[in-house]
Amino acid sequence: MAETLDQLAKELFAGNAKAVAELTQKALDEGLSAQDVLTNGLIKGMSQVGVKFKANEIYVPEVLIAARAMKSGMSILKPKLAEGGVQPLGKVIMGTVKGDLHDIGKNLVSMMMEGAGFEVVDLGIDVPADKFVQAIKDEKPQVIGMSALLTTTMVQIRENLKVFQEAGVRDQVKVLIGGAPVTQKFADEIGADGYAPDAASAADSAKELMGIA
Ligand code: B1M
Repeated sequence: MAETLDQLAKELFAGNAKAVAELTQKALDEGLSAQDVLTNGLIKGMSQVGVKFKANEIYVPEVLIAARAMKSGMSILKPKLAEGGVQPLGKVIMGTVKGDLHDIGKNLVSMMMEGAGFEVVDLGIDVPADKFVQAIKDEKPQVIGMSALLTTTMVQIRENLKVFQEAGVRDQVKVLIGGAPVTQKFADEIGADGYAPDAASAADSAKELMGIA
């Protein structure tokens, strides 16, 4: 049984979506719990992807292919997780800020978050501040992730924090930010709770912000 999970993690790392779906089903047929298959198969494989990506040993295309494989396993696992009442690590709202149409990095971050066991609500691109506010009220996430790729839209993150404060929701969430022009210095300046330079670190930071690292 442990062999099936090891193989599952390996095939996920290799991005073999078909094998991941088959092995996920096999592990369940062998009597393993959905939580076990998730933690010791899919998430284990995706963490390896994160480690290698951070170390620049693999690149964006490999991560996207692994994420697709993760999705194929998750499609089989999700109904079982719901039946078993398995709770995600927490909820993260993700979005690219107003005026910014870049979403490749933001999508990678979402995928790594899902790979780490978070439920992700993706608001998409060009997201106005009030849409983030509404999502905080409706979805009650623990973390809100904002991405900006332009120096001109990066400042929108600062504006969003002001709007969150005015709307009385700033203290309800931890704010994690990132994107090519964004830095730790900028995050400190505007009072964001966290900054991550890449998708794998973003998932780690979300855990840290929730005190579960
Ligand atoms: Co745009 N673009 N673009 N573009 N584009 C850049 C960003 C640019 C650096 C290119 C350049 O001039 N060298 C430049 C910005 C300059 C600046 O402001 N400093 C630029 C420009 C100027 C523009 C336009 C203004 C061009 C024009 O129309 N004149 C325009 C703006 C449109 C708009 O947004 N309003 C524009 C448009 C576009 C396309 C639509 C054509 C396309 C986007 C397609 C899409 O996303 N669906 C595009 C692309 C593809 C790029 C480049 C080439 C690649 C961006 C990318 O996807 N990188 C980019 C140049 C470059 O970066 N080499 C460029 C790969 C991705 C995996 O990395 O997004 O950095 P990245 O995400 C990383 C980290 O940043 C981090 O993790 C990710 C994965 O490790 N991260 C987070 C990201 N979000 C995070 C959130 C977190 C934590 C980490 O927490 C929540």
